[in-house]
Amino acid sequence: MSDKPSTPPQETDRLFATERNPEDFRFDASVARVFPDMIRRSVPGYTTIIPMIEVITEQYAQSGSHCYDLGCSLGASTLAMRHGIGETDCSLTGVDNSAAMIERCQHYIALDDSPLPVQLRCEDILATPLENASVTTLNFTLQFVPLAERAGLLSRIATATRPGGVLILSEKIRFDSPRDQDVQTHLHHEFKRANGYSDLEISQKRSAIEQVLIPESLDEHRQRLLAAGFGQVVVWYQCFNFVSMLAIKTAA
Ligand code: GEK
Repeated sequence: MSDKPSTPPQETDRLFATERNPEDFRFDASVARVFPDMIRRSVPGYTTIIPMIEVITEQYAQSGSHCYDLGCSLGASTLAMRHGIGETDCSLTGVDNSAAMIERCQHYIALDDSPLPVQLRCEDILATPLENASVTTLNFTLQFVPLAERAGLLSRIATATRPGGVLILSEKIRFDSPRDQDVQTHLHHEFKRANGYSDLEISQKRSAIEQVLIPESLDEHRQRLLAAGFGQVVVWYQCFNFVSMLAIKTAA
């Protein structure tokens, strides 16, 4: 028998394919099992954003600093950061409060060929100590953090970030104009339909997730990032109602 770790079995996401009792969405073992398929078919742009996280990390990782992936799930964004850091003398930490995610993430990290060590922590990102950071990623995680906690978390990240360092923040967003909101929601649902989700799956997932995923507008994000201490906010990607921003800590 080989000592090489094997890929955890990956399944197609059929969690909402049959009629089920409404309950809030949770990142449990059943979600972790189908997660790569679920996020690829549900989040427009995800498969572009992941490799771009590597490109961005390559530009902003600073020697002797820490990099953090907050809400790392199975480590797709963590691995992109790991490859972006390359040979630089940086440390990399992935954090998720779902034990099922962290357990599987460990397998993916072990399978990857980069020599850079990755520390994985199973905890609430609100409790993660942050210091001397150059690149921090919140790739579709802040939207699950209670609204009242978001400003405090972003201030802690900004304070921990060195001048010239960045936060990569990807989020589902909402639009102030109801007409724009309708168009973007419709296009997002069509994206899901094109990826094989049925009307029942789309509507059941929507009901389950809307209590736990609270989107905010681009302007709310921008103003809060600036108030937190970032000097510049750049939207580097948008597809329908999914956006990724780069918040840059400029020199004081
Ligand atoms: C990727 N970044 O593949 N503390 C820790 N983890 C949390 C918290 C919290 N307070 N809230 C949510 N999570 C990944 C995708 S998924 C996005 C991120 C999605 C975790 C949660 O357990 C889940 O694994 C992750 O954040 C969000 O690039 O499913 O749309």
